[in-house]
Amino acid sequence: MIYDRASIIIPSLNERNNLIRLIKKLNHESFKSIYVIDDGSTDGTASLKEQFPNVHFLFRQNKMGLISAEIDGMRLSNSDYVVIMDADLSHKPEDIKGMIELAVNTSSDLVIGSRYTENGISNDEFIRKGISRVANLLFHFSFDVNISDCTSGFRIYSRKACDFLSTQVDLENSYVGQVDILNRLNRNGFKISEYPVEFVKRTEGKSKLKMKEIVNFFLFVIYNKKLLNYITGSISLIISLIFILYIFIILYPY
Ligand SMILES: Nc1nc2c(ncn2[C@@H]2O[C@H](COP(=O)(O)OP(=O)(O)O)[C@@H](O)[C@H]2O)c(=O)[nH]1
Ligand SMILES: [Mg+2]
Repeated sequence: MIYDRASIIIPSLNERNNLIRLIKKLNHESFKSIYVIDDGSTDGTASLKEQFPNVHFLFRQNKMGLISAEIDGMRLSNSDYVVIMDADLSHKPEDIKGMIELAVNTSSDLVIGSRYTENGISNDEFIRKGISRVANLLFHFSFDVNISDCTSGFRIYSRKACDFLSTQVDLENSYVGQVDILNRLNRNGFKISEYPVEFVKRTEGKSKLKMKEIVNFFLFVIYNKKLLNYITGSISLIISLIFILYIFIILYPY
């Protein structure tokens, strides 16, 4: 059974009710290895440990960050593949089978559950869709990674990729870490593929994506050399054109 080769890692922060529904669905799909990495939730998430004895819970005291939760999950599990998914039911368990099959059949080290590849769907709020689209556009200006959905948190990593990421000490730790990881894997020759998924808008609880994270994302891509070069190149071009025009006007005033 292909599911036996994968562990599910769910980072969680105040997602108790969502987790109950998600774990029931995952149990129904017969996943055996499920890890919840929780960062000091105050909504009673800890009591789920008794309700779901088959699930491994790691309770960290404070908010230590999304990416660090994912990496802790990778370290705790020892399966061939690791599935990372949100707790809020935005990522459909039914898509996991196809994603694992793609990883196995194409020997991919990362399969991204993609909203923007052909047949992918995003049912997110209008404003969040816009932010996500702009973020992807900027990412493509800045990095040479041919992936349509670089910010998706629905991913499958091979054990090789997990081992590599576990040794990366200076990874970005919040949402921007998703693109940092993508870029590092790409630079180091890991194979990356995309699988079309349907992203479902969360119906319960709140998104933890804050304005600060969005600003961090833009700073991360803007500080990347390629985009910076592009911006400074464009500014120099505009200044040169103005200068040429100015000289032209001086030489030929009429
Ligand atoms: N452990 C942990 N989980 C987090 C943290 N920040 C967000 N999450 C979880 O990561 C997943 C994605 O966060 P979410 O708020 O849904 O992000 P969005 O889908 O971009 O709005 C959810 O399951 C969150 O509960 C964090 O700092 N630590
Ligand atoms: Mg979400």
